[in-house]
Amino acid sequence: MAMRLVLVFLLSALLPFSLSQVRDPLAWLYTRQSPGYYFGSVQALTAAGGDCPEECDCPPTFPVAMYCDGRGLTAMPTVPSRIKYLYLQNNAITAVPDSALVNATNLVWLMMHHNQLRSDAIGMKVFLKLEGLERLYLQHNNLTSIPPNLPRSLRDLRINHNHIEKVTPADLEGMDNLTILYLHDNAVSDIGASLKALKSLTLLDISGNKLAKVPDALPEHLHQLYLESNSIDSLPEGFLGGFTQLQYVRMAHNQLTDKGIPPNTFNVTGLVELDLSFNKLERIPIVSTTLQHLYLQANQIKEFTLGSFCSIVDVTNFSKLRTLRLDGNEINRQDIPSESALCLRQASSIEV
Ligand SMILES: *[C@@H]1O[C@H](CO)[C@@H](O)[C@H](O)[C@H]1NC(C)=O
Ligand SMILES: *[C@@H]1O[C@H](CO)[C@@H](O)[C@H](O)[C@H]1NC(C)=O
Ligand SMILES: *[C@@H]1O[C@H](CO)[C@@H](O)[C@H](O)[C@H]1NC(C)=O
Ligand SMILES: *[C@@H]1O[C@H](CO)[C@@H](O)[C@H](O)[C@H]1NC(C)=O
Ligand SMILES: CC(=O)N[C@H]1CO[C@H](CO)[C@@H](O)[C@@H]1O
Repeated sequence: MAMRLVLVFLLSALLPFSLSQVRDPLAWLYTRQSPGYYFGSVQALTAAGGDCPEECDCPPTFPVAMYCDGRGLTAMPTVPSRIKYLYLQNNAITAVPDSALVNATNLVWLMMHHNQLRSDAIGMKVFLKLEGLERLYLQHNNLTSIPPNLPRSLRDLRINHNHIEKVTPADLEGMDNLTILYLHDNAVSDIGASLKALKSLTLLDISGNKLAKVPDALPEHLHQLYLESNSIDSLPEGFLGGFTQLQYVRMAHNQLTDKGIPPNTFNVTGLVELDLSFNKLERIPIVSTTLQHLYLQANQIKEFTLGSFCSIVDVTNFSKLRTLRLDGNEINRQDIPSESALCLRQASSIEV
């Protein structure tokens, strides 16, 4: 959406002066008959590609893009080889046969979210020749597995809101440039060590799946790790130890208990936000003094342990915590000791 907006601005800047005189200079982008109307010549149309399929728009000033989104399509259109940015979202496409993108080897973005793609209707070779593909949006479809032979050039893969049950190491093999992976709202129960080798991955969202434990191995450059709404009840020793850039960890709506969390799991520097709300914790876990936002609402916490935030308190040793949520637990405001003011001197919001 944001990219589309940027594009529109870019295009409006590139439009010839006479065009920007018309009442809505961007109208031609949205209605199929308008390019001819505004340009008043077939020349512009053919220059932009007489090869543009009837059901799509190929803006003359941006000949590498093809817009076929939201048109009730049930099958793939023919894609000319010059196209780099292909918009097919919000249709009812069920299949991508091997032949569909055979000439579209220049694709950089392929947007196919909100369709009805089924895994058994995606050809084995569809993606084989798309060696420059960087963004692939497949969210909100009917996929039960990650499509085979995805290009290693991918940077952003979104396949959330499907029915995927399993992710294997082969699915994501060699994707050294992948930085964003959205797998949330699927039915993944085990992901093994499939993610370990993704050396550029910074954002991983596997929330809303069926994980009973955290993935065996996680990529070391993660900034954001979202695991909320799974069935995780325990964490392995040193779970967050190996990361150098991890800042946001969200594990709300799981089954975490005190017993399942090794003592210094969250006492790691660098962490900015930790969300452990809606679990089964009875104590406040020990967190690093550098943590800024801690969400613990809706657990079963019975005691306010100041030592969880500060092991010693003096002028230079205090917690950087700004937000602390403890509402929906078994403690009251009176349970917070007065010494807390010193340790939690930066907290602007404490909810009990
Ligand atoms: C691919 O290009 C070849 C040669 O130009 C053409 O014959 C064929 O119909 C094209 N296929 C598709 C699916 O666009
Ligand atoms: C896709 O899934 C939805 C809901 O799960 C279902 O209603 C629809 O029939 C499915 N479509 C296809 C083509 O399988
Ligand atoms: C990853 O990105 C680099 C730099 O942009 C590029 O040179 C390289 O070919 C990409 N890797 C793959 C597998 O496409
Ligand atoms: C957290 O870790 C730091 C440094 O690793 C250590 O000095 C501190 O005592 C630990 N906090 C608690 C409450 O154990
Ligand atoms: C336990 C702890 O964090 N101690 C620190 C208190 O502050 C001094 C001065 O910054 C540090 O040297 C200690 O390591």
